[in-house]
Amino acid sequence: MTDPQPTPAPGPEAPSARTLVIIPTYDERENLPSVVERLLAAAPDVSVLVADDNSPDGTGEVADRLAAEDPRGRISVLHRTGKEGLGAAYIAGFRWGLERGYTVLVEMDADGSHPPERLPAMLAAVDAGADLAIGSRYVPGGSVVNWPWQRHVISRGGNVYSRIVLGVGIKDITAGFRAYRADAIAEMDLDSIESKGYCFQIDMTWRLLGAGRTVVEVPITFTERTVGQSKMSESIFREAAVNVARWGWEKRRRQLRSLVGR
Ligand SMILES: Nc1nc2c(ncn2[C@@H]2O[C@H](COP(=O)(O)OP(=O)(O)OP(=O)(O)O)[C@@H](O)[C@H]2O)c(=O)[nH]1
Ligand SMILES: [Mg+2]
Repeated sequence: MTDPQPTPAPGPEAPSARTLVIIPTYDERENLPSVVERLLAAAPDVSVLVADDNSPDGTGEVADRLAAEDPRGRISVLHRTGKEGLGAAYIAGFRWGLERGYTVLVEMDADGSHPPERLPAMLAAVDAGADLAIGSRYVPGGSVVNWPWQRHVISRGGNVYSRIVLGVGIKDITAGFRAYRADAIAEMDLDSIESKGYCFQIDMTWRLLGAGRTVVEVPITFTERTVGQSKMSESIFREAAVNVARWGWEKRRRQLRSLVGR
């Protein structure tokens, strides 16, 4: 979709008036303070939940300090016992937000790749009726900065593969900067989501589309991390390839069954 400019401030009744931004962290102590500062400058009325998997580098303590120092008490920390992957951290964060009555739940990386300055435009899209607004690199106006060519190929290839196999029109289905209407997540069976890496993002989108929910894309500029280690791995890549193939196959089988009337 096109960028709604300028972004009006949400009224008290808008879903985004109660927004929780969930930031999963594993060894992000150097990135987290600046990301949270940028976020709260761009969207001062959101709440923040850092979901830390007991990072060996002490990110959890850094998050506790940020929480204690915020004069408006907007920051909370979920201390988890160990590294269980991005998907599990988000699911725990979603549950935390749903229990507390947030009406929009946002996913955002801690590594500075996702520009918090674009969050108001994504929230405006949700307030305008979207159930999920994806911060997208691959719609007009979106872009990626600082990737080697191999990462471009993997990311573009993964999106084209998913589009063809699943038969959906979304340009950036693996994107990790997202704003969801909380009621769309509340009706999901979160226990049944096992996807861990990029696949978690595809899985969430696929479930929302299956439930008849509306997904829109808002352009962002994604900037590769300059500090810390990427957690991208071959197993994360394989998980996505295998699961997408399975979902695509199940969809085709359902279509075929309804065609032959059984
Ligand atoms: N809590 C938690 N957070 C994680 C885990 N793995 C990754 N993260 C966080 O998830 C976000 C995305 O991780 P990245 O390592 O940047 O992975 P990526 O963005 O998929 O890969 P790159 O594009 O290479 O950066 C970051 O905020 C990480 O700290 C995990 O097992 N647990
Ligand atoms: Mg990253």
